Amino acid sequence: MRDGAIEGPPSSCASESRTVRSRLAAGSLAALAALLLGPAPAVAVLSGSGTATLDGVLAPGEWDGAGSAMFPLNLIGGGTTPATLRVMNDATDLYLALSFSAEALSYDADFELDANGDGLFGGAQTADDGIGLSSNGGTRDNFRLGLTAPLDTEDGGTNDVLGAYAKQNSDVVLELSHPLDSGDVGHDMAFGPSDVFAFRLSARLIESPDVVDSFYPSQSTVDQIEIAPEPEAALCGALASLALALLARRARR
Ligand SMILES: [Ca+2]
Ligand SMILES: [Ca+2]
Ligand SMILES: [Ca+2]
Repeated sequence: MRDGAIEGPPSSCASESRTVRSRLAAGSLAALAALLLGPAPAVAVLSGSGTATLDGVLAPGEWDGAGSAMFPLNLIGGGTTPATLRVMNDATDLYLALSFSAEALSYDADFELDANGDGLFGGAQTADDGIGLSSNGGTRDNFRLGLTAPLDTEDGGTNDVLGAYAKQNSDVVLELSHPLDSGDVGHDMAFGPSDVFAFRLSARLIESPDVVDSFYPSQSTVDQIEIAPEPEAALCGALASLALALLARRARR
C-alpha cells in the first residue's frame, strides 16, 4: 500500500430504493476537517452498465457500456501519454479499467473511494475505502484510518478486490472489481443503484530507481461515480406497471 493512495447480496427489486449510505462512520476529526477545508471539487461524473471479465484484456464490446475519461499519464523519463479510465457496474460489482501505452518494469493503480461522503481524501481522512492492483497481480483492499491506510485484513476484514493485469508490447491494461456492498462493515463502501460518490485514481510507473505518479483527475480535485441502475430493477418496474394495468383492466370488467 502506498502513502496517500489508499490502496470492494444479490440484487432484488427491493434494493432499488436504497439510498446513499456508508457503513463506515466518519470520525470527528474528519468531520472537523471537512468543515475547515471543504470538500474537493468534483470535475465529472462517470457511470456505465456492464460486467467485465477480469483478464487484463479490453475485449470487443466488453467495456462498450462503460463511462470513460482520458487523462495524461506521466512517463518515466518525462513527458506524458494518454491514459483511459473506464467505469461501469452490474447488479453486484463495480468494475474499473485503466489502460495506456507506456514502458516500465511495474505498474500500480489505486482508487480512493469517498465511502463516507465528505469529499475529503488522503492525509488525515478517515473511513474512505481503497482498492488497488499491481502488475504482479496483487490486489489491495484497505481503508483510511487517520494518517494510515491499513489493509482490511489487518483489521479483521476481508480482501474484496479482484483484478487482472496484462501487457502486450507497451499496451498496459489493469482491470479491477469491487463489490457494491461487500458486507465488510467498517472497511468497504456500500452503495446501491443511482448512488453517487467521489473518487480519485493514482497510477504509478516504477522502473527502479525511478517512480512516477499520476493522478486523475488531480491531487486537488475528484471525479464522481454514479452507480448505474440495475437492469433487473428497471424490469421490476416494468413488470409492476404491467401488473397494475392488468388489475385495472380486470377491475373495469
Ligand atoms: Ca477484460
Ligand atoms: Ca476496503
Ligand atoms: Ca474489504
